[in-house]
Amino acid sequence: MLHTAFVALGSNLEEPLLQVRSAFDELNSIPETTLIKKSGIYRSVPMGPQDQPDFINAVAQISTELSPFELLKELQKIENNHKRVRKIHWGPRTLDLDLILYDQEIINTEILTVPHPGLALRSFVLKPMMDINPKLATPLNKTIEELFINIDCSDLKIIDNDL
Ligand code: ROI
Repeated sequence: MLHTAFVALGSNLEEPLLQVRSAFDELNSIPETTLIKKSGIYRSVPMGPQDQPDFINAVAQISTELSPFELLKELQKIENNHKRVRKIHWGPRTLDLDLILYDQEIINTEILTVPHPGLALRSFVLKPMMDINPKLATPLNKTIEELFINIDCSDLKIIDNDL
C-alpha cells in the first residue's frame, strides 16, 4: 500500500540551506519511498529562544510503503547523519525532520504524534504546506488553507522558489 506523508524540514546551523537541499535528496533515498513534491524554501525567525540564527524551513510530500514508525526511524537516521552538535531543548539544530501528516491517520504515542502538534500553529510549516496543496484535508477537520487563515507569516521570507 502506498501512503502519502508530509515531512517538515528545518535547519539553522552549518549551512542550513545546503542541509535542507540535501535532505530533500535523502528523503528520496529512503527505502520504498519517493519524493513527490517540494515546497519553496523559507527563511524564518526562530520560534522559542531568539538568541540563535534564523531557520531555513521547507516541507516535502512523499509517498511511501513504510509504516509511520518505520518512516520515523528513517527520518531519525537522516537527522543523525546531519547532526554534529548536541541538541538542546528548542535550541539550534543542524537538521530537524518532523513527520507532519501520514494519510489521514491520527497517532498519539510516546515517540510519535501525528498530525504534528505544530501543524496548526507554525507559519514555517503551514506556508510551505500551502505551496504544496492548500486544499489538502487534515485529520484536524480543516483543510490546509483553513488552518492557514489565522497564521501570521511576517516572520517568513521565501528564499528559493525555483524548485
Ligand atoms: N523556529 C523556526 N522558525 N523554525 C524551526 O524549524 C524551528 N524549530 C524548532 C524551534 C527551536 C522550536 N524553533 C524553530 O525546533
